[in-house]
Amino acid sequence: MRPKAREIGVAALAVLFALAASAQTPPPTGDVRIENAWTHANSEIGGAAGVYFSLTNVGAKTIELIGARADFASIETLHKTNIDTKGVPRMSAVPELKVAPGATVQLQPDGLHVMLIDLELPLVEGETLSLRLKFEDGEDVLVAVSIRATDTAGLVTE
Ligand SMILES: [Cu+2]
Repeated sequence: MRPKAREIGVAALAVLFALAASAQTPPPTGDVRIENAWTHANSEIGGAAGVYFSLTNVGAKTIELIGARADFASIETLHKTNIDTKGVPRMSAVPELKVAPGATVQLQPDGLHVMLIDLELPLVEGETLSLRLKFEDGEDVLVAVSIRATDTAGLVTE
């Protein structure tokens, strides 16, 4: 059976990480599972968008998400939305997001999210954009973010 390109890539990565492990602390290969990444469609250049996904630590050590990079926005930051005493949602910066082994953290509207500020492209429903998540140990994870229809100003109530 012919191995698929992806499997070859994974094998090559395994070799690289094995080499890295012999010299330094091994990066948590495959310790991060990102699922269901999405954002709202947004046609406003210069606007902002929240990106949501579930982040699972399938490894044995705590992982720490420290930021994100998107080449279609000027600023990327981790945010959390809290409802203040007057019932108004307010966002504040989150310096890092720790996930214990085996735990899953949901990034979602009205909660934790990656905030993209100063969008340089329209976010078109049905398209997919690429977001790079940065972890404390230097590991980057590339995430495909699907763009969903916007039905509200951005906050979803359930
Ligand atoms: Cu935000």
